Amino acid sequence: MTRRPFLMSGKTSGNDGETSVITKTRSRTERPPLYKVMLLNDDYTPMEFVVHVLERFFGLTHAQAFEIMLTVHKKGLAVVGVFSFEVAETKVAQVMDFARRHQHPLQCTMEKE
Ligand code: TYC
Repeated sequence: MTRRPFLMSGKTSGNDGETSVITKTRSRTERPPLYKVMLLNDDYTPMEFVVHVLERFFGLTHAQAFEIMLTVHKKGLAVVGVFSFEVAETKVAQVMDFARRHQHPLQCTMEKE
């Protein structure tokens, strides 16, 4: 049995109930925010330790790690990588924990890009 839409006028809408309307909603896919992970300079953490941290947790080559370490040493801080929130959070935690276990005051922070 064919169902017809109920209208106050008692008439159908003119399509005999045979057609239907399909609507599509266009959704904007937003890119997730990115976070800069930064290393801060201090007077006590050995340079070699910082280079090791950069190689170990950020996958940098020795040369790249040495260059970034020197930038931090001279400028006070440097961005060492840009990641999603969860990855950035993990990197910061890994660096802070590793530094603390070795009793170095090295600081690592993150900031929304
Ligand atoms: N300034 C430190 C030193 O002279 C080296 C250092 C570099 C420390 C980078 C921290 O994030 C840092 N031993």
